[in-house]
Amino acid sequence: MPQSDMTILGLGAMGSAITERLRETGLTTTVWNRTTAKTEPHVKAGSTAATTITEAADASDIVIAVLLDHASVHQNLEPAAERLRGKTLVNLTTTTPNEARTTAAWATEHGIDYLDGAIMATPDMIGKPESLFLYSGSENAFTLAGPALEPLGTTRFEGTDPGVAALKDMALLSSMYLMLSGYLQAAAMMRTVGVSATDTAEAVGDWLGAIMGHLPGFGAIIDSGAYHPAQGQDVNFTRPAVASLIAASREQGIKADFLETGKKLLDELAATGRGDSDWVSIVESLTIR
Ligand code: FVH
Repeated sequence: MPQSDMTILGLGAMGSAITERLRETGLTTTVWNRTTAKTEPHVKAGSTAATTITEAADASDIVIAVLLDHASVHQNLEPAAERLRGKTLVNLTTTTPNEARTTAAWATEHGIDYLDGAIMATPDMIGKPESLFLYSGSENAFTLAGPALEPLGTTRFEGTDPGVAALKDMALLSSMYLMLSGYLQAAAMMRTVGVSATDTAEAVGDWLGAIMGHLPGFGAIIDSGAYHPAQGQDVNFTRPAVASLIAASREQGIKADFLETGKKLLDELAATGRGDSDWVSIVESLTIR
């Protein structure tokens, strides 16, 4: 098996986009995929195909995994652990923070230098500056693999806790899903009077764009822990406001489950004497005690 600069395990939509970009930068690449047919276009474009994971691991000192999930990583890499010894493994597969830490501990046990990565991008964004790659884990692995991975997008090392890149990924995705759920709530409400979801998308985009500027202020209040007296709107103001949103949804025959969760947290704050605290103090109620 000829030696390559990098081995890529997994040629799904993301693994393929990454391999293509790495080739464009002049790197030699060895590829492996469970369904071997997916290696063909890459071989035509200049990559070398490995038929087994061990062959793929032998081919390069830096091995990138872009598989489906934590289970598929372990199912495929554990049998090749001894062949990965002494190599750098960069795992770009989406996992939870603890899954990343588990993989890091497994790698350490087998003498593998482990860097966990999280991709904040879709495959079509790979190679563009708006595509963000977060890494955490071995600093040495980042020093070795980081420069070659820089052309994939903006690159950030988040520290030596291997779970932090995954945590940041999950936190940002949580904010995205909750915000987009807000759009779905608005779309459901507005279509009861004939407004298209497309028009509501534009209106929601404009509105959210206008209020995004408040985020740093909210962050400063949370970081200071100074919720009382309220610097912005307090719980007593926000509670009836959210209750009105729930009532308005229901009047139109629309469920208000997303909003009810927020209202429940505001009710708890009011019931425990914190009605005149800033409403963003809700963040303190999110910790599981
Ligand atoms: N695509 C995206 O927009 C997102 C953006 C953010 C990050 N994600 C994560 O990236 C990982 C790979 O995602 P993907 O888009 O490449 O996913 P698929 O196109 O579905 O390809 C999955 C690859 O994983 C292989 N695979 C699945 N199960 C197994 C298994 N048990 N053993 C070996 N390989 C497995 C699959 O192989 P095949 O089906 O072609 O044989 C693909 O190579 C992922 O963590 C995203 O969350 C992407």
